[in-house]
Amino acid sequence: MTKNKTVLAWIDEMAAMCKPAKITWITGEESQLEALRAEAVATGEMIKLNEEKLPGCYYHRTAENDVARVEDRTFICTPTEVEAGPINNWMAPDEMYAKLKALYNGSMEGREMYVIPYSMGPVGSPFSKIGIELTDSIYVVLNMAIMTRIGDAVMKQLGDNPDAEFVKCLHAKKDVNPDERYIVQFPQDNTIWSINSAYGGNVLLGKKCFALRIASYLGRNQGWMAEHMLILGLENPQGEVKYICAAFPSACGKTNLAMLIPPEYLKKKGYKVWTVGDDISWLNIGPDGRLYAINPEAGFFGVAPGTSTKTNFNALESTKKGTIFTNVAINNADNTVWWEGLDKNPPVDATEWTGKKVNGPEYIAQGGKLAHPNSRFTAPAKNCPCISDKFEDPQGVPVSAIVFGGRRAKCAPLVYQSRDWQHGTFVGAIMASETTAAAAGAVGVVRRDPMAMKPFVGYNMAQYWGHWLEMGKKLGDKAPKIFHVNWFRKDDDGNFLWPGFGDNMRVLLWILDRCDGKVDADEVAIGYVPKVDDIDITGLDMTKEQLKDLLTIDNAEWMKDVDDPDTGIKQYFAQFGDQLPKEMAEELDKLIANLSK
Ligand code: GTP
Ligand code: SPV
Ligand code: MN
Repeated sequence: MTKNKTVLAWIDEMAAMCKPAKITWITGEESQLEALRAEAVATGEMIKLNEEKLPGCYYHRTAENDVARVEDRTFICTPTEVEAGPINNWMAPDEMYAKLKALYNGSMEGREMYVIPYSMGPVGSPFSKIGIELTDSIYVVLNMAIMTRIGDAVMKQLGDNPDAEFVKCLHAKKDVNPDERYIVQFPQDNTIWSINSAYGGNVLLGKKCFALRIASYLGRNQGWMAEHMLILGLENPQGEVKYICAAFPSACGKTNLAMLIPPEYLKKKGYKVWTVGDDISWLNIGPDGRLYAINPEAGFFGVAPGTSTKTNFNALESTKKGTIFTNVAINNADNTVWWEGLDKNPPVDATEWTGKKVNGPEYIAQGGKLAHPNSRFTAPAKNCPCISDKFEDPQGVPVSAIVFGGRRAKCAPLVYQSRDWQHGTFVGAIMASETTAAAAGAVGVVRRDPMAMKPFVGYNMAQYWGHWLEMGKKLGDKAPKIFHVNWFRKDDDGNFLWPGFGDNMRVLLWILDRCDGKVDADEVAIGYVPKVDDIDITGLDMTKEQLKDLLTIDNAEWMKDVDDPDTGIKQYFAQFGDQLPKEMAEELDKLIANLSK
């Protein structure tokens, strides 16, 4: 597969530690992948689904203790603690390597080690980066084959130069012991070690570990950005396409927004949305000085529950072939899949996500869930009916607007615009959102999640804000405009006030109009909000008064968000000490002054 001495020496070293019975290079050939699927079915690691209804689709169930990312087991191991910063778990690299070597020792005895060369981004794009993942899990191989570009073409691209840069990724499933589970990034060494998990973001090391944690560190040093952002193209009736990147925390609507279907009245006018990416953006300054985005991934690892023909037709279509489903329910009547929110007909003869045979409707009536709330589909991007024709473009797409957003029952309005890039960076930095099932731990608790990167920043968050400010200076007046949205505001009875999903298009149109200088706005303490007549509510079951409520800023509520002794912005910023960029402190002072007016 390669003569690259660095690659070969590293694999030898890892194999000497893990002691696999056999080492197999993943070539990317379909025949090899097909043989692995057959093997996984034979061992029970995967179940083949109905070939007529779901051709090439498989089912996988993880251990019950291994269903989401584990933030408390995730470490950034930089030489000094301050490089990792106060919101990352840190351990000195030597200490961590020693601890993990003991765990990896002999961990693959009697097992096969697969070598997966992969490219994040189109092979050969100037913005793409290469990784090699060693794993003893066929499930990981097959997921990586969907989520990234893999195999011989990638090794050829890396070449034989022993100094060629690649990220060294090691994963051992071991015995999935949650007490010895570690997801560890060594940014200075371009190295990721993961052990004792077999779930998504913990083990598909190209995704969060590389494309966000390691890449954010590389981006800071090399002058680009790695962000937890979808990328969509919005086409107007004249056929012009403008691109928007949006950062929402996990399970807060990126996949849905990226694949949005416009409301009927806009579809009739000729508006369309094209998907470039649903989770991660790599952003570089292009030759014309604008910011360009590529999606480093090749597939979607999407949240299944809530996905239906009504909410996200395009995502559902994407899962109709060549897809791996993880921890959803099986409909035994026809060997297909089901999850909460797919339709109103839970299967009577169901196998719920832990493997129990149940009567679906009865099980749900008793308060059970057939699919795990963080059950997922791994679907090839090329299946998506609205995939952008720029999806494989090595240069990426020019970004007009950056949108931040979170799940906030109160406080954050439907949409607001920052005054400029520096203020926009502050708007990202003070983001907060209710936690979701995408990570282990409590759900529905408001926490700060700056730029939706709290779990994913590979270095000190305060320095990361500094990097944002630097990028803004380089971009100057070519910088995208920065906005914040909240689809999740609730009334006192807990009902969502905004219809969301396809209707979010109405907000995107205001955002692009603002970028083009086509509409005015009202200046309030936190930035600019739309004039109530500028968000079109044609065809919605909603009054102007209700829309006005959604756009209203409650200064007292915001002041609480600043001052709260546990979760307030002041308190949050204080932990970064002298690492906090002075511009962020200035913006906080400005916000307090504006709120006090
Ligand atoms: P990750 O893959 O974890 O990064 O998640 P994501 O940000 O891509 O979230 P996704 O689009 O999968 O949505 C997560 C959940 O939020 C799903 O259950 C959706 O149905 C729900 N959701 C998405 N958009 C909206 C919206 O506009 N309004 C409401 N109320 N719910 C939404
Ligand atoms: C997220 O949690 O933001 C995801 C899923 O996109 S995972 O790959 O598990 O990180
Ligand atoms: Mn995500």
